[in-house]
Amino acid sequence: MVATVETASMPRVDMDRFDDQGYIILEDVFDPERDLDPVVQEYSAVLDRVTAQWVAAGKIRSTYADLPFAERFAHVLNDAGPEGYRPFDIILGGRFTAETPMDELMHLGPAIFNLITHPRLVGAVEQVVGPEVLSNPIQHVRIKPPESLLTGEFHKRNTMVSATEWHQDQGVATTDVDNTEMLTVWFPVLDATIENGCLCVIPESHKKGLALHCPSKPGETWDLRIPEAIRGPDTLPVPMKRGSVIFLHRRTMHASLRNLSSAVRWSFDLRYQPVGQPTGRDWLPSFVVRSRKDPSAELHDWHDWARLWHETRDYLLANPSAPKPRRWTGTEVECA
Ligand SMILES: O=C(O)CCC(=O)C(=O)O
Ligand SMILES: [Fe+2]
Repeated sequence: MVATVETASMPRVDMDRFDDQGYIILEDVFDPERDLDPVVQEYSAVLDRVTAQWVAAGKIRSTYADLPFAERFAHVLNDAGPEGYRPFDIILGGRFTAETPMDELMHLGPAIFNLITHPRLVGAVEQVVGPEVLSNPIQHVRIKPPESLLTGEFHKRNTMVSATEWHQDQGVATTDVDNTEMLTVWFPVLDATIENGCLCVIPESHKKGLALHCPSKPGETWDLRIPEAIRGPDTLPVPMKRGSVIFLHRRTMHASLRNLSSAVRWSFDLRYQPVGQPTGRDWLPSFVVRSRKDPSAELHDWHDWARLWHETRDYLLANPSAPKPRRWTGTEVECA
């Protein structure tokens, strides 16, 4: 049989390796110029828009338009305070009122939708998740300025802009999704290096079940973490070139390093799962990215995707969701 263009160029996932190691790196999934540069452009437009709005509202001192991206973004976050990251992330969270416009609550744009639904990415995800694939709404962009430029203490607690402590994604999710076969997909927008804060993993750590996570105590600048006594000292930094992607099993222990460089450390983390399993955020929109059974169920227009999030905003204004109980109490001896 002659391979079609699609199957000939589709990244192949070595499932034996993924099952054994708990992670796998796929190179050249995205074309940096075609897929990632538009994301950078989309975000510069967001930054221009948000800074103009916030200068007018007296929330920040300047648009900082003459500064390079990393410095500009850091100044904006420092001036704007803990809420400053919100218009950039790709998920709805926290409290808001009807007065807050959607474009101050999250970012929705065609370049992002292109990443989430990218045929080469989804083709690889399908090899792990199966033929019916749902985009789980737990998704983030992490745009981390050089640590030295962030002045507010609150930034240290925010893993969107600072380093991330050791965890398993199942451990930070709620117990209702323990059986959901959720796949974490992480990729850099710009090269991720040891100096700028790449991801780190512990190979084979997914084989030992769900590990204890300890919540922080007052004054500590992190939220949840697996103590070193449990995870062990052998960790593996995974520097990655733009265009490549890493898949993580939901029990693979991972963290990210601090950004000690002078440039921005920029990544996305998306999640996919089989259709029909709970997402952990029932009130947020999930959608079908691949259905072999019913291809017409797939979402292909970014406007439809944006509409789902707009409807969710309206729904949440009318039906504020109660927080789910936390899994970890911190009372175990290992957390002392
Ligand atoms: O990029 C990071 O700092 C952490 C990412 C992470 O924990 C995830 O993608 O699940
Ligand atoms: Fe994670």
